[in-house]
Amino acid sequence: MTRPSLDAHIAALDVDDGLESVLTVVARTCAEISRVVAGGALVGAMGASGRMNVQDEEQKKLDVITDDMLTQALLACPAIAGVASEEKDKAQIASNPGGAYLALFDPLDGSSNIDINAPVGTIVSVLKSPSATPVEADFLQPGRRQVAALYAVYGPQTMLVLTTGAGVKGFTLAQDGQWFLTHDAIAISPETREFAINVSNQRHWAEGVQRYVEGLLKGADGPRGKNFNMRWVAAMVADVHRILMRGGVFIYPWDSREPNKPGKLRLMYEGNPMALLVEQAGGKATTDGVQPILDVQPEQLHQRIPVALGSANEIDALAAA
Ligand code: AFP
Repeated sequence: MTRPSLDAHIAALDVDDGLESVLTVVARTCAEISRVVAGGALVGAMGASGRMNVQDEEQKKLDVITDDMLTQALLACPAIAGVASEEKDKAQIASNPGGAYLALFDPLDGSSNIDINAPVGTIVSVLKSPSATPVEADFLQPGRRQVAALYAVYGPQTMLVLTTGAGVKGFTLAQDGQWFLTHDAIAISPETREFAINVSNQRHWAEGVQRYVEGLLKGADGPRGKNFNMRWVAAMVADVHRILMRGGVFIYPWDSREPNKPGKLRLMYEGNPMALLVEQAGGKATTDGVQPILDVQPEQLHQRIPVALGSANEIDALAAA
């Protein structure tokens, strides 16, 4: 069977040449990142960089390497007007004016998994630029305006999962560096028996989330009348990928440890692109079971947000808890 390539899929999309070139550049760079991630200690990619990022987190060498790879590749693409990275304080504007698109990315999500050889990923959100010479405020568009969202997950296989607003498709990286369609029309089943939440934070959650998770943990003996299983990869990319493949819910809620920070995950680099992929696959992506992430008006580039996404019936159950 001949599988369509990602290049062929991109060429057939109903989008302009500029967006096609942005997607092509991102896909090529993710394939290169996959090689560096797989090389690990053999290519000097392991360990800490000795630097802190804008979130005050210690950067791994791979955070810095992958951020540079994506930033350079995208800023060299004529269709790009500017980029913003989870790893950098400020957005960067392309030196050649005229690009029509903005790209926002988490170059290496789940970087605490690097040293234990567990899955990590890259997440990218693409917006139209309101101006050929954008300023930072131009990046602050609600996720509903994304023209594309994708992630690459570097696991046993490297996969790229993409939406341009008309469903979700998954591509697997072949040995020759090309991506081929392996998962057509990805859909999240509305029913699930699997949830993902970091239960070590339970005592810090708000009451509704406490009640909801308590119901799940009681299983067949509790109000839900069925048993649930739990998974937590500690890389949002891998947890969301599992949900796109076989259903489930992923929750990183607000908690009281840092009450002025509304959650751990970042709206622009994690929440919005994952929310578009999940909605396009028929799931729900909310802050709290009710409010769609995609309708949140961003106020800051590095804004944090609570996240509850996945199988629709379970997100409804969270809302009702
Ligand atoms: P790192 O990239 O710093 O490892 O953070 C990953 C992440 O933002 C997200 O991908 C995970 O779902 C979440 O953090 C895990 O957080 P906990 O370590 O608090 O479980």
